[in-house]
Amino acid sequence: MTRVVVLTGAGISAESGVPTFRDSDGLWEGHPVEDVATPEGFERDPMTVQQFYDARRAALETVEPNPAHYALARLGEALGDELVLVTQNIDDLHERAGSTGVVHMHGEAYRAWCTECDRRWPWRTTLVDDPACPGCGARALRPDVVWFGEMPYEMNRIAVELARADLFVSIGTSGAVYPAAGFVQQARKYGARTLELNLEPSEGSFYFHEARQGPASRLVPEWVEDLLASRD
Ligand code: BV8
Repeated sequence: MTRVVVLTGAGISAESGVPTFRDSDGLWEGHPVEDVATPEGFERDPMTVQQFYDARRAALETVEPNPAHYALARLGEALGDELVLVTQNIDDLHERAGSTGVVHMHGEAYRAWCTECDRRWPWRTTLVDDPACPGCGARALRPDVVWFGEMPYEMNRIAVELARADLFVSIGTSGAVYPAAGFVQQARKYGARTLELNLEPSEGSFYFHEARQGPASRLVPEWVEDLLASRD
């Protein structure tokens, strides 16, 4: 029984044309992170934040999954619930490649959260026009993404999965943001093997038993094929 936990970050979607955070050297579409990815920034200037996420939501219509996303979907088909796929990404490329049960710990671009009734709704259009909540009618919808200073989603479930993982694989993340950046240490503490697949060594590379550098579109299919071959 090989229980695998995979954590993905912006690097897995880079070759699909989704910009990463590091590439934009800390500025997202020209905005300092603290202006567009914090509750304070939203409080200060909701229109700018809504426009920022409307633009990222619209951009997702123009991109496609790449071989790395498809390889993880294949792995999910083979392993079933022995694979837990956790992503920091708010795009839906894992789902479009066929992965199911993806844990979006930082939320999703295609969902809106009503801060009045606390319900969440699939959302593929804009929020800058301050639309009414489909449930309660209040004009109180925000992007359903986790900003800095907010608690990521499904942390208890992730802790359980890291504690019982045989293998933890981190793909396409700089290891700069916590708590995601600490998952490798948690998994290792419970005896998991740990592997990093990234274009360059991340900030946490030294925590991994093994780190391979290269583009995800090559490294991930290679790793998945090896893993599946070793199970036969
Ligand atoms: C929380 C969603 C507490 C929104 C995101 C001081 C020290 C330590 C921690 C902190 C601190 N001060 C504050 C903190 C906590 C803070 C944090 O970690 N800050 C950092 C900056 C120091 N964390 C938080 O605030 C988190 N919440 O701690 O809550 C709490 C406790 C109790 C009660 C309430 C609250 C919440 C953080 C979530 C923020 N939201 N995203 C949105 O998307 O708009 S973060 C966002 O950036 C991502 O989701 C991801 O998590 C993070 C980093 O991005 P990456 O995915 O790693 O992408 P990046 O560009 O950085 O790297 C890409 C990598 O891919 C690179 O390494 C590159 O080499 C590689 N790559 C590129 N191309 C390829 C490739 N690899 C392979 N193939 C390629 N082709």
